[in-house]
Amino acid sequence: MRGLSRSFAVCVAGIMALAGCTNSAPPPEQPAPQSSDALPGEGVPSVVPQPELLDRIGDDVAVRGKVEVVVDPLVDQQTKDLAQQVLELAGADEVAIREPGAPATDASLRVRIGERTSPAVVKGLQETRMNAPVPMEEEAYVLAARPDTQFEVFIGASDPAGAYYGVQTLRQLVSPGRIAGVTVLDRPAMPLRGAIEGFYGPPWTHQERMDQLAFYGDVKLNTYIYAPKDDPYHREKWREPYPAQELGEVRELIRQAGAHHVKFTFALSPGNSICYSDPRDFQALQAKLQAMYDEGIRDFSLPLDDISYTRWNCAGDERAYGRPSEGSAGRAQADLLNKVQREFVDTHPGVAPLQFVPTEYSDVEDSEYKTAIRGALDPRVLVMWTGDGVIPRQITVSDAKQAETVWGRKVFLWDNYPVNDFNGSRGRIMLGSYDKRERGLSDQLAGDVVNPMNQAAASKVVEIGAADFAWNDEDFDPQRAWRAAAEYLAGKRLAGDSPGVQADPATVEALLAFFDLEHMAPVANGSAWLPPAPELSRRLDAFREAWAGGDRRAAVRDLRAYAELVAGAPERIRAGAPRDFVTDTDHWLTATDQWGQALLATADGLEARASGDEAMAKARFDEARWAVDAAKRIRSTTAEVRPAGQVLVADGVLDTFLTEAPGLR
Ligand code: LTM
Repeated sequence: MRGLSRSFAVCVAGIMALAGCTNSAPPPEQPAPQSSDALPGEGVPSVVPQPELLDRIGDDVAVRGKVEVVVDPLVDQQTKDLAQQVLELAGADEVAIREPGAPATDASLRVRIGERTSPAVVKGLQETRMNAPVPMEEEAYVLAARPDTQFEVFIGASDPAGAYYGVQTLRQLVSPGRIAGVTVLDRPAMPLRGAIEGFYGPPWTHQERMDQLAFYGDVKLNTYIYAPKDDPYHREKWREPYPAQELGEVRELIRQAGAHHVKFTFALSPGNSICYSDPRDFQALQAKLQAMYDEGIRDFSLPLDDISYTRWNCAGDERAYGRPSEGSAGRAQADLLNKVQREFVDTHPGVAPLQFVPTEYSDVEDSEYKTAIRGALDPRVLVMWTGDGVIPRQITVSDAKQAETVWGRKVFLWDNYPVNDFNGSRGRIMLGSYDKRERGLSDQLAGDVVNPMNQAAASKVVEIGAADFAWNDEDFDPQRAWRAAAEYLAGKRLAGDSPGVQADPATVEALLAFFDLEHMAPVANGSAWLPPAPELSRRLDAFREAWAGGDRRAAVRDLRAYAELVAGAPERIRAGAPRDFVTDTDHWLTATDQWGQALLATADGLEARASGDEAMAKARFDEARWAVDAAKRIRSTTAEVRPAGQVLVADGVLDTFLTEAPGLR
């Protein structure tokens, strides 16, 4: 459990002891009235992101017939709609939503969602022995569900986002006909959590962005940064206004972001052509930001990554800042950023502090450039940083501390994972776990956004890991988050084509086997920071050992069981995972089909060899080789992966084994 604020800690201690936690004396223990609705409680359901505190307090609550939801004005329309959708998915025939003053209706289950400090919520939580009337931090919430109170389910929050997140947690506590009898006390570890569409290559489509924004709400991500390198109006044509159609789409995206409590952050990247000292360029920049402000955007970023900072774009800059150098570039950039912060952000109500990607974004060494920026930049401006490396092997607390020192503020992580737009990622789709990010980073970072793949739906695997980490890094477990991603895609989700409350177990196992085959993540030169196919590797090592040990039939039996899972995974995934995920991964699924057939044929060949049938063994090994040849012919296209190449599946593990197996005696 991470360090708790004082008031929060008082309350948590109370819950842990199942006693009161107000400033006053704890209420006397009361015998809980027995309800005929009580359902047996088993364990605690998994909730992603992992709440700070999640405890079972009693039996499950039954969901059937009519459900009444009483809401304070704090609860916005999208949260009411979400509550209705969740309760209907859980089995309610009818969901009636009313305000506290309105007459009560006849319902078999009552849900109360409101201000954490409102008397009804405090009283309700008293009955569940979670009664601290403490105000909560932004986005935090408490939730209690038990079958024997006047209202069976309570959600308390201090802001609309907290109420929304409480209902997102409720979604994961329901199963058909019931809600788990638990208490939850929860808040985010990092204030900014999400994704930056910041990759090279084909930008996401409008539909993909709409889906991503809904998905972010599901996993409590609150930030989307619009920065696609290949949108000309973001970078090369930064001075030109967006055409009407694009602006219309932005409008729709802003609405969608708002409906899911996501900050739509507009980024403009003028660094390739801006003249820092020319007032006309500042006006052009301001006009572009103003157009987005007028549409409703309140979060802005100026990325100045991947530009040359040792030449000026105009003679005026040399007169204003001196000969081109890293230090003079730092001074010019700081002037621009300060002017945007003070003349645009500060004069426009509701706008959050400016965000900025420096030209030196991927190291922790001090430099003339960083010294110039550190000395001059308005302390409110957020500085992004990719770790110690563009694609770092790990992200550590000590590197983030060093970044704080050289930038003079806590940095905002631009995490280049699962992005696959660089040469070292040729032929890869990144479906690995969100690993090698050190616990404790929440104390050191202003936020964490991942740079995803051009394949939006497939990026959700890593995005879910990042969501879990950014919400609660202290309790983060990469493997648990990885499974949660499989469960989400296998049906435990609201956003997407088939909302549901439960994951299909066979699809979960198929997805995990497939993720394992696409686990490898490379740094820029192509070498691995996440190893290829760790589970398959473990199983093949176990096979080698058992075969060498002499128990060949048992060795082949275990190998075949996993080979069947791998070979069957593409079909299972095509039937059970969302359509967009299947489209994104289509080539990799097709290749997995072939590699899976090769592994099965090899298992047959080894079995034939174990029983002394060499002719059969040879035939099967030949079959495996043909399947491998077919798999190697499958290539991605540039529309999917930049750069395109042979689609890679467990390379270095599966290919090695299939080459070695015919020689095993
Ligand atoms: O990482 C940053 C700040 N900039 C670019 C990204 O646009 C790109 O997607 C990644 C990965 O290739 N590398 C960058 O340098």
